[in-house]
Amino acid sequence: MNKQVILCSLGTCLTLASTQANELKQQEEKPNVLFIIMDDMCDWLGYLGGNNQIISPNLDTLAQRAINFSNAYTAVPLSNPSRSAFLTGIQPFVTGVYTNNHALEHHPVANNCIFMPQHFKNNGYTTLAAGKIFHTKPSATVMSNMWDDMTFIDGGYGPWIDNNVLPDNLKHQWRNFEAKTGPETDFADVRNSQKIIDFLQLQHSKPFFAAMGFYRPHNPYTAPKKYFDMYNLEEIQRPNFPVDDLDDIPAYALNNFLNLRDYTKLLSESGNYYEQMLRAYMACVTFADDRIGMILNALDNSAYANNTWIVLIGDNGFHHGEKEHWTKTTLWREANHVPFLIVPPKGNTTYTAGECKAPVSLIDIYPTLIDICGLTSIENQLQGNNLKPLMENKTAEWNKPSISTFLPGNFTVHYNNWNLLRYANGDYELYNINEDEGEHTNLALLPEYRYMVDSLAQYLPTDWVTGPPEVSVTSISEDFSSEAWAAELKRIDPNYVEPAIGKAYTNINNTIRYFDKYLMNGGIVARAGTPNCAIPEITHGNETRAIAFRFANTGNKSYFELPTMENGVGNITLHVRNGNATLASSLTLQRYDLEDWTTISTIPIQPADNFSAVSIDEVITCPVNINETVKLRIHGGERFVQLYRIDAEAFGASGIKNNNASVLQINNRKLIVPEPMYVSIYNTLGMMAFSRFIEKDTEIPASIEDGIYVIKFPGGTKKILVN
Ligand SMILES: [Ca+2]
Ligand SMILES: [Ca+2]
Repeated sequence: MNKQVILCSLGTCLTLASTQANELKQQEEKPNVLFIIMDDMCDWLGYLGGNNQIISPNLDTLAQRAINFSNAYTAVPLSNPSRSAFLTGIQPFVTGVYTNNHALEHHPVANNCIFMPQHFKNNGYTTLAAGKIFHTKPSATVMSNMWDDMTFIDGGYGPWIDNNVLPDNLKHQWRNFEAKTGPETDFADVRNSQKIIDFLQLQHSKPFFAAMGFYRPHNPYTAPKKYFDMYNLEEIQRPNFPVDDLDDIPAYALNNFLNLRDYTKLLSESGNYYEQMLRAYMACVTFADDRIGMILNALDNSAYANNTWIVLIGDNGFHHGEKEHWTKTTLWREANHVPFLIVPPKGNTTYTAGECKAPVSLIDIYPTLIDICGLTSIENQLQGNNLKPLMENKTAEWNKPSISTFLPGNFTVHYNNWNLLRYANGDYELYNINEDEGEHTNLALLPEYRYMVDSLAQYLPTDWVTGPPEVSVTSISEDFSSEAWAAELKRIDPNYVEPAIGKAYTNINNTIRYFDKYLMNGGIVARAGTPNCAIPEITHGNETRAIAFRFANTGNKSYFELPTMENGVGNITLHVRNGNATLASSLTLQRYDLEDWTTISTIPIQPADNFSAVSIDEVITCPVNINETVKLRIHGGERFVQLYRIDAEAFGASGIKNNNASVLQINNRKLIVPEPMYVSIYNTLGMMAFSRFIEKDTEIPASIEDGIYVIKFPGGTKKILVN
């Protein structure tokens, strides 16, 4: 008996010792993570049920072994701020990263935090980036510290195509699409996913965090032809929604979030363009799904199958015509609902697969991975929730809101089965997604739901940063020949030397920001001072040379991007010279609007005069007259153009008080007033041209010629364009 006891004790001791050893081993052998991000992937996947026409067999199979967060939301319905949020674990209303032009490196709260891949690296992981992980990036130093291998980061949305499937106005809005027949390696998604597959074949001495960012299904909706062929155009169904869906939403939402309505209407009314676009998007989903299948297959057949977690997400949702909108950037579910799978390693018995319907956020990924991978904790940074309790019990009570934000002060609270939208002006929408997944009936208008609005409103953020801390200016005056520019170029590139006359310095590209405010792609060129100065007011350069920014003559890639101008823009004045002595040229003025650059005017540049055959220096003033915060760039054309000097004045500059109140509007030559008021119009020399009490909307008298004037009224003073 004694013997037996001793043996048992010894057995227990041995078991304990081996358990401790296992735990120690597990600590040393942290699990790997394969993090897959899809771009603009909404809930149109077979397993999520957003569209039953979609072909996504690989994701559907993956979902069966996953904890499927079927009610997950992005923090922001747009690439850059969404990625910023889940890679930092910080809400956009704290970092100020709200849109795609809020570059991470210029947002200290984001740039100075511990990014998710960095934290894995700090915990002994090998980190690999392939494809689109960030949209704008943190600074170069932060990036290089974060990744062991980023040779395959990015890769581009291409191949770009320029066909005539869509008419010009639609293709400029959404880009064209094509069933490609060329080599599949033309696609960054193919090259990048191969990088991940190759990485999984290697022997790794440390645990890894491998991130793969797909460009698809983001546009251009271009994919290998075989994926288009899987969908019959005649059978493509449009999404269902009531024709009067917009009747019960606030005017604020209509005016601020649905800027593509006219195009969307045109798309839906023109032939079968709508169906073609839907098919192209679906082909891109299936293309990405196929490549994901190859990665998963490689993982399953690798040495890492039993010790690798997979996290798969879409960065934002997408409207395909619902709410008369074809893009993301709204507070509705279409734009914010995303796929989100957490897949335990094969053979893991701690977690069971299944659907979890609790509303969760992509910013929950970071704290969750810290827990399941056993990483060190991070103090005072992460704002998401650790989802482990839901992974262990998918129906556990979860009284936590998931918040989506789009632009300052606009939020959706996702709480249980409710979505409460609150716009910056205080307007609400309320939807019960158990009964109304498409968010068609706005319950906030009904008195009996007032209690629900009030009760959900407690989860709204009470404080938020209103704008980016990035450089924002009211007016600009830059002479490229100034010493300040020479010093700036030297700061960016210590090897910069002022080019010899007639020579160019071309080490300029779009990753460099000058004076922390301009982005440029082109070159710097030197000319003999004040060349061919036919116009007396041209004074750029000094006596020996004039330095210019040079728009290149190839690829339409050159630009000079101005920082966000808070007070709008009145006039832009360019000192330019056509680099081509015989042919006319042009520049275009483009405006950044949500996600893309749109041309707002074309600036013709003269050829040489016939007599001397020497290029002419010109001073060109372009009236812009945008009376709101705006970001502009000058874009090059097909010939060299030298830009010696640029001046951009704020709207209503020259000491005139700006007033962005919408109280008084002008439409061509008509003053639109909401109520009777006293109005005076002055010309730019300050001479009064009109002064009158007006009862209602009034035509400006013919005695006032077209042009720029200053108008004073009880709400303030502003500059107006009469035309
Ligand atoms: Ca996106
Ligand atoms: Ca509605």
